[in-house]
Amino acid sequence: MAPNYDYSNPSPNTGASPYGSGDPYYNESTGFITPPKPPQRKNNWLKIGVPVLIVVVVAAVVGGVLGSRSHDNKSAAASGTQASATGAAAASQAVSIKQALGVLPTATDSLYLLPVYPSTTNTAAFTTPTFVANDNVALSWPTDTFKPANPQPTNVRPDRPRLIAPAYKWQALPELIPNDPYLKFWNDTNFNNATQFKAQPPVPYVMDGSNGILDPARDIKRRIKAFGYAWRMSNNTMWVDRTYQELQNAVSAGWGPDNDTKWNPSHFLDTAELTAAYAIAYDWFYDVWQPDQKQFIMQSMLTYGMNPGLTALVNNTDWWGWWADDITGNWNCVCNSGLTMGALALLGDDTSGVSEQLLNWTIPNAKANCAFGVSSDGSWVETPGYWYFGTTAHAEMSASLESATGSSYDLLTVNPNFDLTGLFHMYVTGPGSLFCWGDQGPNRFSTTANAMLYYGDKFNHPEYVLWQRDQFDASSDPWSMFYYNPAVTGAFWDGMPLDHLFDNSTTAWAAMRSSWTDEDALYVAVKAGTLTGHQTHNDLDAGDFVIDALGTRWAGETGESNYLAEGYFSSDAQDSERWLYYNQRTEGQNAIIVNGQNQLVTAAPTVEFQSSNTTQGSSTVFDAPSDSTAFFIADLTSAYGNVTSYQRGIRMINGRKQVLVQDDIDSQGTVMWRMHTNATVTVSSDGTSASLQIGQESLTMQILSPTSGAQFTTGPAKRLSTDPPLPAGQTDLDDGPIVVVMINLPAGQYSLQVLFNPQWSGMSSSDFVTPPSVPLSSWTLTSHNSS
Ligand SMILES: *[C@@H]1O[C@H](CO)[C@@H](O)[C@H](O)[C@H]1NC(C)=O
Ligand SMILES: *[C@@H]1O[C@H](CO)[C@@H](O)[C@H](O)[C@H]1NC(C)=O
Ligand SMILES: *[C@@H]1O[C@H](CO)[C@@H](O)[C@H](O)[C@H]1NC(C)=O
Ligand SMILES: *[C@@H]1O[C@H](CO)[C@@H](O)[C@H](O)[C@H]1NC(C)=O
Ligand SMILES: *[C@@H]1O[C@H](CO)[C@@H](O)[C@H](O)[C@H]1NC(C)=O
Ligand SMILES: *[C@@H]1O[C@H](CO)[C@@H](O)[C@H](O)[C@H]1NC(C)=O
Ligand SMILES: *[C@@H]1O[C@H](CO)[C@@H](O)[C@H](O)[C@H]1NC(C)=O
Ligand SMILES: *[C@@H]1O[C@H](CO)[C@@H](O)[C@H](O)[C@H]1NC(C)=O
Ligand SMILES: *[C@@H]1O[C@H](CO)[C@@H](O)[C@H](O)[C@H]1NC(C)=O
Ligand SMILES: CC(=O)N[C@H]1CO[C@H](CO)[C@@H](O)[C@@H]1O
Repeated sequence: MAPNYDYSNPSPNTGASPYGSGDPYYNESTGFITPPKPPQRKNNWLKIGVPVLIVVVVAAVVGGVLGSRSHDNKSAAASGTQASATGAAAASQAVSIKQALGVLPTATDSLYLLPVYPSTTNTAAFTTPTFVANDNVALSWPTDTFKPANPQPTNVRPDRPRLIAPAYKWQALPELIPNDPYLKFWNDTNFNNATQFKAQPPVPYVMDGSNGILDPARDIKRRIKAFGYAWRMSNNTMWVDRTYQELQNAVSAGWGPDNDTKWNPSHFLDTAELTAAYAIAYDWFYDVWQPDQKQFIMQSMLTYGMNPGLTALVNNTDWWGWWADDITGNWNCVCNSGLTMGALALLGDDTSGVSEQLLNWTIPNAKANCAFGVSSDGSWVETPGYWYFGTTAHAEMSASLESATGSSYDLLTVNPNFDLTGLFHMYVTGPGSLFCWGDQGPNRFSTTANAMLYYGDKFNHPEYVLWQRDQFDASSDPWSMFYYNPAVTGAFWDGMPLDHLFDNSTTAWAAMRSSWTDEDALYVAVKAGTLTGHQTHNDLDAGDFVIDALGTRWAGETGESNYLAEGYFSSDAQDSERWLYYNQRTEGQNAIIVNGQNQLVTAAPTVEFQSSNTTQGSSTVFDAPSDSTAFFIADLTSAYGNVTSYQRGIRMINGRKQVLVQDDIDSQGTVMWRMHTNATVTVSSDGTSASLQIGQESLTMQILSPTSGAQFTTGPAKRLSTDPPLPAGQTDLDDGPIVVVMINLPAGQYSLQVLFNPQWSGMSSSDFVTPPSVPLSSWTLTSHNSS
């Protein structure tokens, strides 16, 4: 079953942002929540926390070996001898290395503010990811003394807080923070955020369209977390007062209807996020609330959040079942997590029995549904955007149960492949942007990738922790302070394969890259999963691909969705109104369309993938060997009517410096090859090549085959004149300056081959290869080696 309504991006609230200024995702002039526009590349670095160039002498350091590709503005860090110490010595060396390297700077010119890795060789610091076993208090959390032999969801730890951040962790922080530049930076940003939120008036009630208060709910939650953090770390009672003001406001007369639907249980995400916010407030400030304040907070949670939640779970009422057995997505995680946090906070004080009953329902329900939001290959079954919402809530629920009761009841293990979802997030992240297919979901209030820190620790994947701690969003959320295991050491890229196939047929996709640490690296990602089974958040996009190089995205997504558009979530059947909208149609993807038609929702693509299995080593300076390559081939015949056979192949060639996209197709209908780009495109006079320009960088595209009759043309990212009409009164979102590069061919049999040559600095035209023409059925790892 598919949701027939979901949260909407567009907000009716034009004019000043109700959330205060400085929110990067909120456009105050339109009132719409949109990602930032394409940035201008280069020379625009934001240095956060620490200077970029750090050469600190630690005992072991013998000298730096700076990489040849080092940019002027991102060189740096010390180099040293191989770490050989063990135990306490290893621990203190790990602290020294961390202090010496500091927090990496962030590129302000990438959409996700990706970290800028230093171009350097540092064999002491950049070692195999690991957690250093030690009992060094400057490096490790103390052991939790609450260890019930037989954990029960209703048997909670004796002390407060219970949720995620128990007292022993707060007590350890003052010693850990000065010894870890990440904790130090995050502590500062959390205080800074709390200070900014404090200066703003309480979050106003803003109903989005007619159904949602998700933004206000998430805004309140992130504020409560920040205030709670500042309170526990400072003991300054101004945070208590400000928190209480926020709690009072969101249940006051006029903040929503004046009955028990105040927290909008018909769109239960809102209710669940507010329940979680109040749960954190109840729990983290427990010792300081007066009895009447406690009573008031508890009553608010029960009346507006937990009673409606229990009714939904027990009596299956409500308009759409987030608790139902096929809702393996973010809704199930967010709703069960919020109710669980509420129940854990109130256990023992709530005499109604609702808290106990809720735990009996939410835990099995999340194990059956939320935990299977991750497919067997690690992909989030909705989209890479919804991964944030799903994993944020899953980690909150698991971590809350664990801290409060000593177990997370198989929430982490019931899906044996759940741990792979960290790889999913790493591989969808290209140096230019995320491979963000399908719906991206609403504004990421109080949602980060910090579940990476939690999963990395729980599943013993130190590389997830090392990856996430340098990401921009690690700093904007107190969860990082408690999920992070400071005993982590090494470099995530050391030994990390450049390529990965995600092979579940529902979520099949692959990523290939030339480096993990060069922001200019070549990155190609391509997908061919089924077109249904994604909670109606996907597009008709089998074969869709993205290409990053030279620090920018050349082939990309149109991205935005209008969740309020008529019929947008009606279904994922072939005749769904969803498939009338350009950004969801096949023509809105980097894919082929036949006879101008959408792909068939019944598509069952099969995929083949091969890789040289190249891994990056210790150094951030990495040049792939000339025979290093990978390719992905999908049989997409089943995605099309009027097609006898169709395979799409994508590969890296010439030591991962060029890309070949090849479509071997036998079609009874007209064939239109389409690719979306932010570049300014200039097509050559004979139409067989095109020059793409973004900022200072350029890339050329060349049609290698067929050798005659195929030409590039360009056009706007707009619906075709032959498309069926949109529902009455509806319009497509404006995709702005995005250009579509097209190749139009009549019915026939083709091997359509398009070569992509990023114009790398220092690479002359004779360094580019023109690969041989090889049918996809004969592709091998060596079939395109230059002769
Ligand atoms: C955390 O940050 C605040 C604000 O910057 C600072 O006053 C405090 O000393 C920091 N705490 C520790 C333990 O460093
Ligand atoms: C805050 O109070 C707690 C509990 O009394 C104490 O352990 C902690 O040291 C205090 N922190 C500060 C910064 O005063
Ligand atoms: C709650 O109040 C709103 C606004 O007055 C009203 O539309 C809604 O029907 C009421 N709901 C219930 C369950 O009484
Ligand atoms: C479920 O529905 C029954 C019958 O209407 C009602 O008595 C009961 O209170 C409901 N349970 C909950 C938890 O809402
Ligand atoms: C606990 O939940 C199960 C369903 O998961 C239900 O069958 C059972 O009646 C519930 N027990 C209580 C005491 O609520
Ligand atoms: C894909 O992953 C899901 C788990 O989310 C699993 O149920 C399904 O069997 C997997 N499919 C294949 C083909 O492995
Ligand atoms: C255009 O740039 C934006 C911002 O970097 C990016 O999100 C989007 O995917 C790009 N679109 C295309 C078609 O490349
Ligand atoms: C790469 O690894 C895969 C999976 O382990 C293996 O099947 C394949 O043979 C390897 N390829 C090469 C070229 O080593
Ligand atoms: C095949 O092409 C014809 C002509 O455009 C179209 O009407 C028909 O729907 C197509 N069939 C499928 C299954 O796409
Ligand atoms: C709303 C707000 O102030 N958020 C800030 C929290 O901290 C991060 C890291 O400094 C900032 O980037 C956010 O803008």
